[in-house]
Amino acid sequence: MHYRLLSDSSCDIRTLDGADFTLVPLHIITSEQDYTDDAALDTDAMADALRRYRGRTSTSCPSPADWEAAFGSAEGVDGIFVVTITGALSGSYNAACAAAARFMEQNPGCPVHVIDSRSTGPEPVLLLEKLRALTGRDLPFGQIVADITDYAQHTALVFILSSVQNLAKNGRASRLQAEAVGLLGIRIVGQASPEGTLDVIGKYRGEEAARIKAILHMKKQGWSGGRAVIAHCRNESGARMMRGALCEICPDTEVTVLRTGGLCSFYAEEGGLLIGYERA
Ligand code: X90
Repeated sequence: MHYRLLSDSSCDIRTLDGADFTLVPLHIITSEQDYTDDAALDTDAMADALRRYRGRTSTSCPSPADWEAAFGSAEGVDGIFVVTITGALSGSYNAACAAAARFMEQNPGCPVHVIDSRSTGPEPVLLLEKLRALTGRDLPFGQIVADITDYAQHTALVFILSSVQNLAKNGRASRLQAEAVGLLGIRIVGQASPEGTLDVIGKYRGEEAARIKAILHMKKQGWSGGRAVIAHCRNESGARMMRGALCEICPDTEVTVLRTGGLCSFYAEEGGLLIGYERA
């Protein structure tokens, strides 16, 4: 069996070793620049340029044509799995579904399953890692669909942000949610809601208070170790402290730290931490 995996660039990985994996970029757009969020993007240079830039910024998701081009040829492929950013905040999922419908009409022997992660960043990474494991075991397509659907019920995303300016400016968080954050030292702790929207848990003074709240929230959600992925936007020390705390509470935990890609860097902003985790 040969399966192909795809994700849009909301997932914070750029390669997936040992899998036939294609990343489909979103774009971060200003009136001067169009940043393609692929492996070649210099996220530091982008963040620096955006800090100096005073105009409007926005993002755009892949079109159905972008997705279809990335599906590639069905030759020798037994099925395709696609993971997208939450469909509640982006058109990526709908575009991938439209592309999948067209592709399957033309390639009836190659089924495509599109997964709305209802999340972003490190939670899609967990789904992709699980898909890599499942597709590597030569299981039939339908079995993999059933298993990944079940697994997605047991993953979640919690995040800590110092600013939700870019989210609010682009209509992905309310003005109300944006208020107070951005004040010096205030952190917002939130989760991806079951519907895939931004759900604020609370606002806290300082990163340590926010970290403790985030971990308490994870425990309440059924976290008790397992696999977790932390993505940080220029906050390596915050990510390491989070990893240290998780490993201390649950020694049976395997945590990877990585940097946010372009899309999540833009929205999570400087200092942001996103934690994807498994739960009961
Ligand atoms: O289609 C597009 O242009 C992309 C829009 C993406 C909007 C949301 C990005 C969120 C990035 C920020 C914190 C986590 C929020 C999680 C909510 C599910 C990361």
